[in-house]
Amino acid sequence: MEITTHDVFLVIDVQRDFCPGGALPVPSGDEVVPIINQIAQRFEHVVLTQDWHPKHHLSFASSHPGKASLHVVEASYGEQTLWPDHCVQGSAGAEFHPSLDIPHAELILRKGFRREIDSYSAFQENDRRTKTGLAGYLRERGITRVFLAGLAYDYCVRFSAMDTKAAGFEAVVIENACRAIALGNSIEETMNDFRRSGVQQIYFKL
Ligand code: VGL
Ligand code: ZN
Repeated sequence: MEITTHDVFLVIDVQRDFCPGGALPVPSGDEVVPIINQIAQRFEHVVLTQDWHPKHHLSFASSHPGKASLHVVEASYGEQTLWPDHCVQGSAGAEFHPSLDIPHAELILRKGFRREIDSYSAFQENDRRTKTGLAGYLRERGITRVFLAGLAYDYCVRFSAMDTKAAGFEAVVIENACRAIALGNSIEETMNDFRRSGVQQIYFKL
């Protein structure tokens, strides 16, 4: 696969809290770090996202007395899954994995910073209305194709890939550089979404 100056590598939420030992660990989440480091070297343009919640964020089960993690509540914008407190702004858990090594990354996009709205996608928040500005940034920079990898495959990678396509860019998910939370049928549903909407799925040979 030929990578050009019109491609960007969008690295989703490779943070301590999503790795083993963190607050919301994705099984084997840390395995993506060396793979992503290598892939990033092949790209001129790299953007990192960072889940970045205020204390008492609406997506935290602790903000809903009597409700446990993984329960679904009705937010103003519809269903919202509850999670353990994670990626709190300025906390150690919100830091990138210490072995993530992509010094040439051009932008760190923080998301989920509004207390009342969660944001799985790097492009728009879970209300499906509030934009992050990423589509405009990429378009102004002449980007036409977005390669995605990171954590978690079935949440933030999934929503970011779907919105990449919806925003008019080509979307390519690097399957071997993602790990999933795997709740119910979430992995199968993710793959079905990708197939239906023309999100490409590849294995990146290192
Ligand atoms: C994520 C759940 C809550 C993710 C972020 O990065 O996939 N999942 N916040
Ligand atoms: Zn989050």
